Amino acid sequence: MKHFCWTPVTLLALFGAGVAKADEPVYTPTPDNLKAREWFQDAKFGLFIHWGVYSVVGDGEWVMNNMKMPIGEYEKLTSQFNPTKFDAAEWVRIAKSAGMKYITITSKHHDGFAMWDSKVSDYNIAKSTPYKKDVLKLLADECHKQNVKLFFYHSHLDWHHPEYYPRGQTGHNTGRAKSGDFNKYLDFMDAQIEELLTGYGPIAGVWFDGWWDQQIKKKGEDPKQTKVDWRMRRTYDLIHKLQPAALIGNNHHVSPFVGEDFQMFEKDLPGQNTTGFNEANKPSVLPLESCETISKAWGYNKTDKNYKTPKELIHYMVNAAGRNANFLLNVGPMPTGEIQPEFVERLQTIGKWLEKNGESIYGTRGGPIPPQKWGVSTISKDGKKLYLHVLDATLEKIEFASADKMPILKRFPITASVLKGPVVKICSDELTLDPTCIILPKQRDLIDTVIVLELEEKK
Ligand code: H79
Repeated sequence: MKHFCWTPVTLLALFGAGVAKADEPVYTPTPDNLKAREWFQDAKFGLFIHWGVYSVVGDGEWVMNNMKMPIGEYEKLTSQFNPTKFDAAEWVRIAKSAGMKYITITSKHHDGFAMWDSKVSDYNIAKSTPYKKDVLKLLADECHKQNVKLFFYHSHLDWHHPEYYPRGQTGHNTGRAKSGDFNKYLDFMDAQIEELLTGYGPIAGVWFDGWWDQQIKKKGEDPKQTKVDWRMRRTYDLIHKLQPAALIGNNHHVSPFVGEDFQMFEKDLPGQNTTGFNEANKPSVLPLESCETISKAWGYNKTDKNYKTPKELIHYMVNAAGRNANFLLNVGPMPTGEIQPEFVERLQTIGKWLEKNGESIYGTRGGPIPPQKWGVSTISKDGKKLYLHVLDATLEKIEFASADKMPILKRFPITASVLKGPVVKICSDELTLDPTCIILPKQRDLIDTVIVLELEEKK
């Protein structure tokens, strides 16, 4: 067998997410959509940008809810939002120098403020701020110019819109009337989505969030139940009608709904649940993505100085790749329009690491060796190169628990070397000749020692 066998996975992916309910139309992704999924999985690394009028306060993107700000008070922030130092070309250059292949930016967060020149509401950056420019247009044009793909993060939840009623779990103190027609809100949301999918060139996808605001969570009951009908399939079909290759993902923290093209995990690797809200979110056959922040907050926070180290961030990316997932790393730009230096520095360090080690990340899939104490594995799409990412710098060797558990090592005679470095010794079982361990060189990358195994067809 020359190639690693991906066919069952690919076939399953063809038919989208879970099983459609009897009354739900089947979703068949177009060939362009499937190609986009493949691109997405190859791309591996993206820049998440949380930016909105909340950056003026500098206390994260939930400030309206957390500080119980009524709509009138929050709206006053718009007059102070004048990001004259915003430079779309510079942002895209920063993402590229980090080795990122796509950008996912908040078109609208839970505060309801639109970061583009919306025609269906003046509550947007072009009509309600002194800045007056359509930030998303500037960024989209620059992304297309610099060959970086663009996703829009779009919040289902809206603390500002008068028709967002019934109220969900959040946004109870914004002073809205205790009445409203949820369908009118959804009509508004779909109209805004239509603007985003028609006025900004090819869009790589839409990243929804906030579904969980309306979730009915009762022990022993289906976690997919909601208080309202979100009309998600209607919205998804609209997006796919306008741009069939646009990938839809939804950060609802439950298993994917039919019509979605990728699955994401917030502040957790696929399969983990350190946050407490990923319990019902098990990895599916769809392309996967994990997102994480550099400090604590998503939106700009003045006092949040607890920055993760470059090593921690690289480990996150590698751990995601080893679990067959992309890594979407967040920055929350300042109200001036600049990305703070602490973020830029870290991104550049990751970029340098990727320049050397990118072969073991880009275009790979999660390897056949499941995550181990020493690290993870990735494999090239043709199945010829297996990368062992040794993340524990204290080890002198890594041992394979049992070749039976790792049939790929049993099946293939192998040679091993450090990526772009010297050959390393493989120990093998005297009787079976199965590889049992790899001796790690003394001089090596202490963030991640990447060992490349060249896999050959068994004679
Ligand atoms: O956009 C960023 C955050 O603002 C947003 N998602 C990322 C990408 C986010 N919102 N909330 N959270 C993240 C944390 C989730 C909290 C939840 Fe709950 C726990 C959702 C459901 C249970 C808090 C309690 C919100 C509703 C009830």
